[in-house]
Amino acid sequence: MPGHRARILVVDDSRTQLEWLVKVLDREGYLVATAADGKEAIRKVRGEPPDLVLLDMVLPDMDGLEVLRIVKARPEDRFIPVIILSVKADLDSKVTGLRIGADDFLAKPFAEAEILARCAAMLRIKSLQDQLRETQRKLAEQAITDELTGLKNRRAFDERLQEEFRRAQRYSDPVSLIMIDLDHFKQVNDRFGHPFGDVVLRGAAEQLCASTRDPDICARYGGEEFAVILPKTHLQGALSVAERIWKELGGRRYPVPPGTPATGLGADGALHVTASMGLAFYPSKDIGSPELLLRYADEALYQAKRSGRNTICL
Ligand code: GH3
Ligand code: MG
Ligand code: MG
Ligand code: MG
Repeated sequence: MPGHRARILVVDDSRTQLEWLVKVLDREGYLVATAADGKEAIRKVRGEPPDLVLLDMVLPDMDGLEVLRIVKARPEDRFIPVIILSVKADLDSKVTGLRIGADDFLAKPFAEAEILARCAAMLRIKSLQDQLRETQRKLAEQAITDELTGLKNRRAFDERLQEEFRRAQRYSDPVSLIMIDLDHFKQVNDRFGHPFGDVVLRGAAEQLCASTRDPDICARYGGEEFAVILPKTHLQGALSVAERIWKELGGRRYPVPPGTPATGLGADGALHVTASMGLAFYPSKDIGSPELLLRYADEALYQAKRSGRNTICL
């Protein structure tokens, strides 16, 4: 990261050693934090994770190796590199430290040039690892996100439906599912163009999020079709959510390009798009799997279309 100043936590109970390291590292441009014992070190690592820890082995309250073990045992901290600084630099001490999870070992006393070079080398690796993890996180996020709307995609929906259904079965909780299909959406594209259709889809997705609560799971199921999973929600609750979505989706204004003929637009001069919705809930009927829950919600949606659209069916 350009402009990013690496944070180094120096753990040492010797004041002179600590002060010398702070001076040397500070002069090099690092942000330096210090800890004089093991407990303080662990607290500081957890409070504001450093990019690197320089760890003395002999500390007043606990063994440096114990500090190392505790830091490396925590999943969120285990990628923080640790360089052991120790007067005890026999083969066994070095091997044990590295095996427990230290990333490097430097015998005391050491030269300023060497500690600086080793810090720089370690921070180089750390920075690359951070970039890799960030890339991985983004890819994982992309794999479950619908690109156009930012909602969960079909794959994520299928997974969450399985999870929520199993959870409902296990804890004897209810779970409801609403399938939503925008009415006559093809006409929107035909009349205003595909890019405008995309704008409407994004708006509808935004509305869906605004009309539901946080535990509810909104997804784009396909084209102009959306799905909402309502965990721990039975029929009455699901119906009131469905009605709110139906009302607010239909009430949303989509301003059309200037000069568009007013036919088919709302009294407010904007386009409104209605939705047909199907609702199914567990436990009910013979629903014993997420697939059946989905099938019933789909059939209810089909029913809503057949009965003239812009309505909710069970
Ligand atoms: P109905 O009321 O029966 O649902 O009619 P409809 O026109 O909405 O249904 P149909 O299935 O015939 O058409 C769906 C339309 O949605 C056609 C397709 O081009 C459009 N669509 C699907 N995905 C996208 C998209 O990502 N962007 C845009 N702009 N349009 C899309
Ligand atoms: Mg010491
Ligand atoms: Mg459709
Ligand atoms: Mg449609």
